[in-house]
Amino acid sequence: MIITAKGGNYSDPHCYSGRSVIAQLFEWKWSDVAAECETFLSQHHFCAVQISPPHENRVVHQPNRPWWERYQPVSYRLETRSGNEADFIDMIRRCNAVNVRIYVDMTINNMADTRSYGLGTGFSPYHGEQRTYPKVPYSGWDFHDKSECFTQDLEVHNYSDPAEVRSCQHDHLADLDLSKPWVQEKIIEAMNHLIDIGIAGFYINNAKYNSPEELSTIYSNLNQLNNTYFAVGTKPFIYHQFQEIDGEAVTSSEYTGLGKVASYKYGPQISAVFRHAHTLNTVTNQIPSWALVPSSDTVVFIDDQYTQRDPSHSVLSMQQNTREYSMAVAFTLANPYGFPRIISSYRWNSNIVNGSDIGADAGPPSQDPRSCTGNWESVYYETLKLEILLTYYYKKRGGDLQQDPAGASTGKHQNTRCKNTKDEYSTRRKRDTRHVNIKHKRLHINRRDQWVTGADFGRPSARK
Ligand SMILES: [Ca+2]
Repeated sequence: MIITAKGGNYSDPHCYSGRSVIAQLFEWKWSDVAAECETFLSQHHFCAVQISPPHENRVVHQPNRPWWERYQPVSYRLETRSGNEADFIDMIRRCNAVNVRIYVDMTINNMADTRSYGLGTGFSPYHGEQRTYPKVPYSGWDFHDKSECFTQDLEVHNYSDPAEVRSCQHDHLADLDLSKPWVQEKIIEAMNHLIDIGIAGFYINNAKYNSPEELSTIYSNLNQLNNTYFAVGTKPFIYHQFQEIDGEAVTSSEYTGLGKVASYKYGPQISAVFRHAHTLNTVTNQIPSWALVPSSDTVVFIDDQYTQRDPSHSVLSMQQNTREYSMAVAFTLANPYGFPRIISSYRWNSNIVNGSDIGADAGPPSQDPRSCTGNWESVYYETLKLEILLTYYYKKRGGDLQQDPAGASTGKHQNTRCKNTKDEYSTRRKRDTRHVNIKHKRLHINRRDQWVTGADFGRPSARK
């Protein structure tokens, strides 16, 4: 393979007409994602699903099978607790059949922990300390070492030095050297295999740990999307996980020329609004001083699996601030800034040891996430609200309400899946739905009539 850098932009999310939201179905099985595409997402104007990483990962036993083991690849085989390659192919076919796209959460910066060894979720052997991942295969030559990373322990310590951020390890994860043609080739092969199956895009995990030039080289060698589902010549959609921290040398603007950036600056600011730290009308005025990414370059979200577990509680959470969280999500859907993503995830049982919540490591509950049971929450739990909320973002983003399925445009919910479920949330759900309904009448009115004048409609004074 001859690898050359040609540049290019990968910002088109390839949404089917009238659709405009990403559902992050965190830790869902592929068979459940497929059923979800068919029975819910396609009928509620979702553009796409962001799935958990599909590639074979390290099996962690201590703690027992945490969610984060999936960000430690062992090989590029499609074999995880979400399903195998046949399950993956079936999911892609079924979701594309109802025009819901699949975006893959993709780890290309690193492989599994350098302090670990054993078998992956597909029984491929690896040895982190030796940097050998034979199923790819990668060996020690393919990783950054002391010739590129100059810290004693090969870990990143100085975030004001871009070279150190990109060439040293984070949390002991073996750091691939993306300047090497062999590494580029293996990553391109893995991504092209997913493209050929029929995915529409990639979410690049920890993008700032790689240089834009190296990423550009990889992207420019990706195949066009599968023309069973997409027009000939269509490039994949690419968006980048980017945890911006003020004062760091690497900034998101280095990556917006490649695709969109999912910025972690948005969630805390909007969460602050709904915590009443400042008023909602300030959002439009404050966006410049918050240094947010331009609308067309960004994916916006209140929370993800990382910030849900942030001990500083920088963002609102479903688990702790259900009411305000719902309003922040509603605002994100309705406000025409960025490409919105909402997460379906699960609660965990807190277990504070030495000041940190080790319960937050927990992997997914064993129940079907579509069953409305166990610790699963968000999209289903939020069904009642979404039926109402979607009306607003749908109008705002130019959808045709004449084609809106029953329920959404009227605000009358059709909570088909959970209507008979007497779960522990039933009381809270009713309360919150009523509240959000009230809130949304105000949001609708105020957005049209008072938004531009700067009236304060951020404070939930209509709460009953
Ligand atoms: Ca790196």
